[in-house]
Amino acid sequence: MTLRLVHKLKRSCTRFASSSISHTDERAKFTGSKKTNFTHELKYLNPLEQPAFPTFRVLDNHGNIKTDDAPKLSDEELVKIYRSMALLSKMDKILLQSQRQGRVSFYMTCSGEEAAVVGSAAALQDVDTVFTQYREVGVFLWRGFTLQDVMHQCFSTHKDNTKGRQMPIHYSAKKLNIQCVSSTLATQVPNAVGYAYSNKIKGIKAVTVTYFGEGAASEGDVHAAMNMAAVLRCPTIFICRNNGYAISTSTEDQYAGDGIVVRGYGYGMRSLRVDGNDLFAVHKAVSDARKVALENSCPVLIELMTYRVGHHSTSDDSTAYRSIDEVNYWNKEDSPVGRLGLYLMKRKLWDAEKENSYAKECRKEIMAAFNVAESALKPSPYLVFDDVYDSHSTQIAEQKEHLEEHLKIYGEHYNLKDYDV
Ligand SMILES: Cc1ncc(C[n+]2csc(CCOP(=O)(O)OP(=O)(O)O)c2C)c(N)n1
Ligand SMILES: [Mg+2]
Repeated sequence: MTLRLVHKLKRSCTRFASSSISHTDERAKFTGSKKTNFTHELKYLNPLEQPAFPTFRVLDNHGNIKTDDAPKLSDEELVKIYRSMALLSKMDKILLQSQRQGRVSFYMTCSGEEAAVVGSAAALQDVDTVFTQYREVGVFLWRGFTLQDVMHQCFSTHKDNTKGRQMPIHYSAKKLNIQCVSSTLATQVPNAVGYAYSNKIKGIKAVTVTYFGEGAASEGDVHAAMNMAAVLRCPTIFICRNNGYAISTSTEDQYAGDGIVVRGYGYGMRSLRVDGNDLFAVHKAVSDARKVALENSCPVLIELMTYRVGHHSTSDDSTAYRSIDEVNYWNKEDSPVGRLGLYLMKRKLWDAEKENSYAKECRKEIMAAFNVAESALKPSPYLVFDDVYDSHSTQIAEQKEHLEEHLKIYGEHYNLKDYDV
């Protein structure tokens, strides 16, 4: 028998064998799911019967490392991160008080979320473009935004790099590769994906990172962005700060599923849930996600479980919708700054004396920047017409003339001496 004949016989035997298998053993061939198989059991995948997605953690509430797999951070790096978290927390307290005194018009703290923001920022590289929500000033500070920059923005002075045209906390730092804060929820998320896609096409080896709250995750933009990122394989790290509340809306009223992490799986991306109050876990998760996203050109979703210890903003009074005991638990028993501080003290890298002198140093620096900004001139009102169009349209030129006329007549009512006109 020739070799060709042997092959022919083998092929027809295989054909016979496959046509004789029972219907139920057929392989599914649906284009909509390449990996699915048939089952004879009618069974819902009921999330209520599934265990919750686990939370990755390294450091316990008492400052002890619980795994051999902790990130390799040097003592200097750890102290630098701790100092940055502590500075952020002290700056928040001072700016919050100053709003209560009527000195700045508005403020939002990130109390309780210091490890989530500083830990993630420390795990990124400067080439990674960041798209924040509004509670991530710690990322700006980590990258080199100064206390003075923060104060000029919050006081809307002529030194503010957005020319005083935004409410306090809407920072912007192009030179630090951080996009402007926009409080229109979730608009930053598709932007981050588009930017990552553009980087990918250009062959730029960087990830984009977008922060958003669990409340913002209910916006359609987040779903569209996740799907687009997964399908187009965009190296974006989605960092959801799940802090338990969206203003007064608790997570029970926000979603019925197991948080945000499970949505990433649904969209076909690698997804992690992490203890967001654990600096080590946050750092490890984000640096690993960065590697995975670049090596595989794919998005990663990280849900950082944390708690918003402060009010939503200075316009909110959270005692109306949550108990003081709940807040106290997170503030005292599971504080990210406290947990890292305990660890550093156990390792003798920090002590009570350093804590006291650093607190004084921070206060001095914060108040120095605060005072400069408080007495600085406000930006010229005429700047309101600039930067949208390359040159002024007829309508804008007319409006500017009207303002000039108006200020000529009523200027005395505007304290124009306080403005950089
Ligand atoms: C599109 C849009 N809808 C509503 C608001 C009003 N708003 C501002 S912050 C906020 C809650 C957001 O909560 P979350 O995303 O969990 O972030 P967190 O404040 O907890 O950090 C809402 C509803 C908004 N700014 N933009
Ligand atoms: Mg929230």
